Amino acid sequence: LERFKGITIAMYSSYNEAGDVDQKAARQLARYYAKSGVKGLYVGGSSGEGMLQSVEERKQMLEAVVAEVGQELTIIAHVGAAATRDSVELARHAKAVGAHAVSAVPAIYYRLSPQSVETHWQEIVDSTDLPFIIYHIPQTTGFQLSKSLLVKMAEQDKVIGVKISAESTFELQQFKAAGGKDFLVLNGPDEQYLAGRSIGADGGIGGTYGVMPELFLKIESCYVQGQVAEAQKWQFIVNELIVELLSLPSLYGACKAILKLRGYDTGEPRLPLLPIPASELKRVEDLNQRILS
Ligand code: HMN
Repeated sequence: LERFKGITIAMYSSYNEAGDVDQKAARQLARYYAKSGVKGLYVGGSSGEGMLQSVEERKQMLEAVVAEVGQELTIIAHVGAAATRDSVELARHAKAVGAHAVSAVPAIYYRLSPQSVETHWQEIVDSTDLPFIIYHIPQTTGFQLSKSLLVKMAEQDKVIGVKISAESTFELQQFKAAGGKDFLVLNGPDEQYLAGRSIGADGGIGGTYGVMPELFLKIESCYVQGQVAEAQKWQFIVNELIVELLSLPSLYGACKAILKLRGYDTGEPRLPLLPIPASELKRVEDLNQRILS
């Protein structure tokens, strides 16, 4: 389980000028992250726009990442989708290409009962022998994961943890306690990395890590060494940067624009996620400088 702890970047997808998946650019970005010192990459999640891609495109993104850094980093494939059969197909593909775990949100769009979500997740879990990480993000899926469903899922050896993007650190702590020994809890809101870690998270998976991996690694290493004041100082610095990122027209667009300034052109986010207009590029450049300084 060690390999899933610490800092895992929720990776952005790479597109070419035409807006199609660009495997070469994805490999370059994955290489950049491998050099940064993070533990792993989460592919095709919220930041990775998995929900905006076809099943085929999602496979292409994952294949590129695993081929480039699959031997060095822990690769978690997000396989959540609207239809269970798409998720199962993606999970089998993830296994076939060599990802280390799969993860999924509840099936999206329909208002689903807990039984329905359980069936959805179970089909994914049963489709391969890979470890499974539940992805709890009620603000986008509308599904409130109960402690009882969490416990039921966590009883299986293959279900190794939950990534919690809900903002309640109390819920995080409760899920950690309910999951029992050896059940991982991974922090979602990057603004609360240290808070999540302090209350029981084993690490985190986040999108903004992708533009400042070094800063999150600093928070993590300070925390592990018991230097809480120092960790807090870095978290506060990170949070001012996140405030700036969130004030731009789209968070993912802003992060992609920053990566482009560093020589990693991943294209624009897919609509309906907005690109950053030229009029905002100066702000993006200033922000990039602030992060690098
Ligand atoms: C992912 O699946 O891409 C992310 O790991 C999800 C993650 O929790 C992000 N949440 C959303 O994008 C909704 C955060 O990294 C978030 O971007 C960050 O905390 C800024 O608010």
